[in-house]
Amino acid sequence: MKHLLLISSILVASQFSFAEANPVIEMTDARIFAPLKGSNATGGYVTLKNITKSPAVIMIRKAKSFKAVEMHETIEKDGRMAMQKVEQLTIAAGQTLELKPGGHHIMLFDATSEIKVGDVIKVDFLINGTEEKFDFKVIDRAAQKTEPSHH
Ligand SMILES: [Cu+2]
Repeated sequence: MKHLLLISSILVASQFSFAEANPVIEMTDARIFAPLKGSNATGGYVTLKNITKSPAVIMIRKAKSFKAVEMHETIEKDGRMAMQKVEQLTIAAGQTLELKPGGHHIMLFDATSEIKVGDVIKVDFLINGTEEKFDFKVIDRAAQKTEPSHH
């Protein structure tokens, strides 16, 4: 039994280091808007770059301190902007997808504790079937407006 335990822990450790040594997706500028008072949902944004030579499939599983999390896309429907849930995103080899307000984004629902500017929220993804956690920084919604890319 001791041997079995040892073997399984080595397996877990080597899988982990494999994922670390061979990242599929590079995430930059990962951020979540601090939820507005009285609102049960907020948005998360990040730039995703597939740094491999094959397509990457990204799904979202959960986020710390929130009850639920989904990936959404923004679509125009009858002249109005609407959001719909997407189960997964596929990014072609070497391509970059920016999750941003008005485009693809992450929705986080029902915070289980107070979420403050400066907090770091761990968000749990499945990337090509492998679980990976990334840190998202909580920012003030107003700070986003000063970004030159959102004129
Ligand atoms: Cu949404």
